[in-house]
Amino acid sequence: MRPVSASPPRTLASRLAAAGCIALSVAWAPNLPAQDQAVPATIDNDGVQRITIIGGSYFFRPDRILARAGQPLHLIVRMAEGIVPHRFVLDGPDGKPVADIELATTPKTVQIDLPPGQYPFSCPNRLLMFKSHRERGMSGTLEIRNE
Ligand SMILES: [Cu+2]
Repeated sequence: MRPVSASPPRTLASRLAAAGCIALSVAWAPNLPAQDQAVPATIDNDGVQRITIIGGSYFFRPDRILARAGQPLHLIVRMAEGIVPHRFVLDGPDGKPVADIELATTPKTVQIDLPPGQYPFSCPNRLLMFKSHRERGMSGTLEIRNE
């Protein structure tokens, strides 16, 4: 006859392990000033990661973003006050744009689904022979990490 086991069933153990993973990834948020620190996307109750990116002359804020692989990611992009037109262009793994958005003061949402990696974003706009906005500092990086 088999004795009654006091240990919890395997499913509970794996559920606890998963909860540990979630706690770890929440703790992973950097707590230093945002200056040259990457800013993690917020994970909302609906399981969607969201982050707002503001573009202006000539910056993106934040310009370094962290997100987790395998979880929906929404980038909410909008323009700071100003009359200079800007775009948000995000390059995919092969260097081709996976997003190319005209910025407006009304926020626009871009859904991103990319494997782990570092993805540059920038504004390629330029006026006549002047430097492009990218060359003037309007660029950043999205890093997608495994948990
Ligand atoms: Cu621009």
